[in-house]
Amino acid sequence: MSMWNKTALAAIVCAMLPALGPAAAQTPSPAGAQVYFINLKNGDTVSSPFKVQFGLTGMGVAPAGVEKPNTGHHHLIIDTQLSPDELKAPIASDAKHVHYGGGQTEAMVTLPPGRHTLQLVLGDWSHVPHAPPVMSAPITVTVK
Ligand SMILES: [Cu+2]
Repeated sequence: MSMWNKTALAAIVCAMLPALGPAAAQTPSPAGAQVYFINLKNGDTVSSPFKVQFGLTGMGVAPAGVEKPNTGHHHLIIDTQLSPDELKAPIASDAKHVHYGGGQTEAMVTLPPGRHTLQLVLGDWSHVPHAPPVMSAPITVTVK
């Protein structure tokens, strides 16, 4: 490669870097990937603790820490939602953001009586939602 070519290549690479930005940290999701609740639907009434089954099509489940294309692990978002900024960063880990980093595809969930919103969001090996994000519609359930 001539000196001119190296200089030109360096200039092109430098010009591309700003465009990558924070999105470069996100793992792409394949077109059509969907996550959904298998055994619950909007408006259901349940007794706590209740089982939640996580459905996923178009991608596979892998434990947290395992970097493999077109995979992720489930997160249950309870009584809140992820902001646009939160959808580009590692998902918080607290009572409202539950990680199933072992690659679980179902869980028992304990919630106090009343109405609760639930949403599933897939995260990559490092807990960051994919781009575009793979997430279910939020549902509301009533705990007896
Ligand atoms: Cu996670």
